[in-house]
Amino acid sequence: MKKLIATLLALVMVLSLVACGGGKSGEPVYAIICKDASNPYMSRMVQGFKDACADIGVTALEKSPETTSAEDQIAIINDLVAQGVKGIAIAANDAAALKATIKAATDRGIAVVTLDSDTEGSQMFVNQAGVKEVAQVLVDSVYDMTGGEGEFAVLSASSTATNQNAWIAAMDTIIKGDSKYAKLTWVETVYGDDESQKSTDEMQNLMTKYPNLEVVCCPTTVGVLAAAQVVTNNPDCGIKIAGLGLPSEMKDYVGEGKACPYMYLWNPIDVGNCSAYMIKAILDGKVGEVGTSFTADNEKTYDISAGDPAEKQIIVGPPFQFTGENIDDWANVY
Ligand code: RAM
Repeated sequence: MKKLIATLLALVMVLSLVACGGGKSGEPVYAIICKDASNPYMSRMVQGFKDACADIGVTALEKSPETTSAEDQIAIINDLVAQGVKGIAIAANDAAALKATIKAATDRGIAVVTLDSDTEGSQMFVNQAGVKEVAQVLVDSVYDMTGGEGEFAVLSASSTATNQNAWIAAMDTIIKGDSKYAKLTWVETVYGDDESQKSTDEMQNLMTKYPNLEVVCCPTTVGVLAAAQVVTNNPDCGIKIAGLGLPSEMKDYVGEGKACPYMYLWNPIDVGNCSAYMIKAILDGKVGEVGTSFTADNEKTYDISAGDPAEKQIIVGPPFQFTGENIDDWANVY
């Protein structure tokens, strides 16, 4: 009985420390806010964030909204500020709506970085891969899979997602800027909100609405999986799926003769991991102006470039291609 009471007391102490901003044993707390709580891609980022926090010696806290809502993220940031966390990494659900809330946090000395999806007011965007580089591999996938001409559509995440919107805008610029792509017809962009059922419904609608559709390009891991499943269940539809996918989810759908001949991504564990080190670097005053570099506590050196909309960004790495040849090697990693 005494042992039980002692355990309960210890638990209450830990919980109250977390509540007033101290982590376990009074450690500082770094929090991560995902776009939503159920996306497996986001879970990989959280995993990397937690590993880095353990290495840095801070307590990691995850707080994510149920759906991809900017309003819910604002409420979460306000709670975290009230709790006195030292740093926040957020994958933003809107390019502008969180600005004032983030400013209130940074005014209190809390380091706020964006990862995956940027927003105004962020002190640094931890960009998974350059926007133009991602857009170029997507356009080239569409070009290749259509054979250089024909109809394609984009099935995206939410209509306010900064990362998808930036990639889509850059795809448009690339296509309009090179006559090589003149015979591609971009019929529509639809939004599955990173929800499996909505993405499936949107994919089915596209299939019905455009009988000559050749490729659907999905710059979202949730969308690409849903679209590949729809095509696999309709083997005569003649549509190919291009996009960004998690190898663990896509291993049955990627390869020659399958719904998705090949796809791209980067390591989401690294993106989450890097964002915790960026919080630490900001708090330590290591982050200088655009055009300068610094070495973070993970012993990697980062170049600071101009972000959009965040003033500064660092880029984690280039997009990587997954094919039928290498997908199984990666399916156990992320
Ligand atoms: C989804 C999310 C995320 C994006 C990946 C590619 O999981 O929308 O923001 O980076 O896809």
